[in-house]
Amino acid sequence: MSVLRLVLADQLSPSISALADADRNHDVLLLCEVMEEATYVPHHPQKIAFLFSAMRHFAAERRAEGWQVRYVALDAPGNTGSFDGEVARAVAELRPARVVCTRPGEYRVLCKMQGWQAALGVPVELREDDRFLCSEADFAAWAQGRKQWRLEFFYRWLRQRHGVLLDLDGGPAGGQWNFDHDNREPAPATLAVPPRLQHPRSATTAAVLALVQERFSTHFGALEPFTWGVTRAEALADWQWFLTEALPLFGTYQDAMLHGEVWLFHSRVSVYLNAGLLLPRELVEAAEQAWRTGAAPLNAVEGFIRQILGWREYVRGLYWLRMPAYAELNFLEAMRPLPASYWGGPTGMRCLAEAVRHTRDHAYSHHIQRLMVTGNFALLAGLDVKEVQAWYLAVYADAYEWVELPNTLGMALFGDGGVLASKPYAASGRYLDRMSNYCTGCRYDPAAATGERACPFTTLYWDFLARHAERLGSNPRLSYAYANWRRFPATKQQAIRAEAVRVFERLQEGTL
Ligand code: FAD
Ligand code: DLZ
Ligand code: SF4
Repeated sequence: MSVLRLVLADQLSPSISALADADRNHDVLLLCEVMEEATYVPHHPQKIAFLFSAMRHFAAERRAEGWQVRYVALDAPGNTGSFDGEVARAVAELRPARVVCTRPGEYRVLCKMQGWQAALGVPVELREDDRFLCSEADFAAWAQGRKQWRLEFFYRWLRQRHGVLLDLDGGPAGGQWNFDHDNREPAPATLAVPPRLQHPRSATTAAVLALVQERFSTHFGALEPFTWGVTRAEALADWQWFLTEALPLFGTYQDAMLHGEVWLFHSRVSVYLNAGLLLPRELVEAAEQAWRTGAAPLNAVEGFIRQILGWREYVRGLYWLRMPAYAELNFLEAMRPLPASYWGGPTGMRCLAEAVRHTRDHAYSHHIQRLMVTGNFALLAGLDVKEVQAWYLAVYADAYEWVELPNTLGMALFGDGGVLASKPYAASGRYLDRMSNYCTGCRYDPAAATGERACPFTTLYWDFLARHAERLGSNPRLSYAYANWRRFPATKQQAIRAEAVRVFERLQEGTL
């Protein structure tokens, strides 16, 4: 009897554990496009198109290798519209001896899978997702007994475990674990940013784009320009482009923002990594090799590796260790409704408009825009954590809950009260002015906290500190900020707090 092997849209790796030990002549691979997954949040049309096209190409490649593939397209007759329904239908029709799956990237989907054995009456095996460099169990062991979980220590531990960027004596290459201080340059407006690689559009992608246009046109986001690669070969081509064209300057401009520049020197590999077209191990090895051969400097390579070997693994470990309770946290009791400006509504805040525009047009914005523009504003304004989480999950092509939730709730919103980060990433307009050229030409003045041209980020930054003094005032990493606030005369403090009330009124009216 055959084995039914399920491959989800974010499991498009031929080496995935669900396919290990498979018998190509008898076993059946199941891939399904289902309405429930495309709509449980209103995913960006480019995200849906990317996943459907990548799934269809993956299925075609496996068929060409001799696999038997059951591919259920979105509008295929009989498509039940859900994972539950499609696995049940396949089991009823194929009568497999068992079902084999790799554990999914979302707790919500794991709960479904855990119910299948009882519901379907066949053994269902859930295997570890071993594409990651740190297993759930190893993360739990690392975290156990530590009072605080900090990225820096986790990252050093993982580098030593995997022998990444180490000297012959086992110390960090270049004598430092971290080159962050070299990676905070603003980008000059005249900076030449190389144009990205273009991918030829296959007939499969064209068909998927038409389908998505027809079925998901009400979702926020533009379908064109669709610039994503949809096969492993195309993802590798993008990666090779990054290694030669962008990695050397990745570190230097990692935190920079420039009006009109969507990608700067970022890799945009998260979309490919998270879907399984690229594997983290191979990227870390290739990036290290780039440094060892002199193709890229150490600050860039260390900075890049820290994102993949450090942050990516860290947020995943934290997610699985803390779910499902983690999703319910709201340390700062943030409950203000998400404003229309996050969905493209008008705003005079030039930085926010730019981040949302990139998001709408590309299903992408880079890390500093996500953290310090849309995330920072949501933090300072106390936007509802669930609404903000759902927004991030919907609008980015790389978003799956295991990576989106800790980044949104923990990193951007401090909603977990300090599990992920030691202090909120709160910043005023002055930070944005230093790291971008957005403020030139903005209706607001980043230096002003009160008055006609008060920058909402600056007003709300001080108001945020004042509002949460009880919860955050004793955080040693905020002592400098609170000392500054306390130095303000009472009249200035009152004026800022009154300005904040006006900012919130205008936010609600849609005139901010
Ligand atoms: P680069 O800047 O080129 O970085 C290289 C790689 O490092 C990325 O591809 C990614 O795989 C990894 N990486 C970098 N930072 C992080 C991080 N904080 N957590 C995990 N991996 C990281 N990343 C996602 O993959 N999916 C998400 O849904 C997601 N949501 C986010 C939400 C918020 C509020 C914030 C602040 C960050 C979020 N991130 C998310 C992390 C980060 O912003 C993206 O990984 C990055 O912008 C992707 O673009 P890139 O591939 O060009 O990254
Ligand atoms: C995000 C997404 C979308 C839009 N569509 C599908 C789909 O049709 N089929 C599928 O297998 N997965 C899809 N996904 C990803 C899932 O919602 C979910 O994030 C992952 O399966 C978790 O591992
Ligand atoms: Fe953003 Fe304020 Fe600068 Fe305008 S002045 S771009 S709102 S930080």
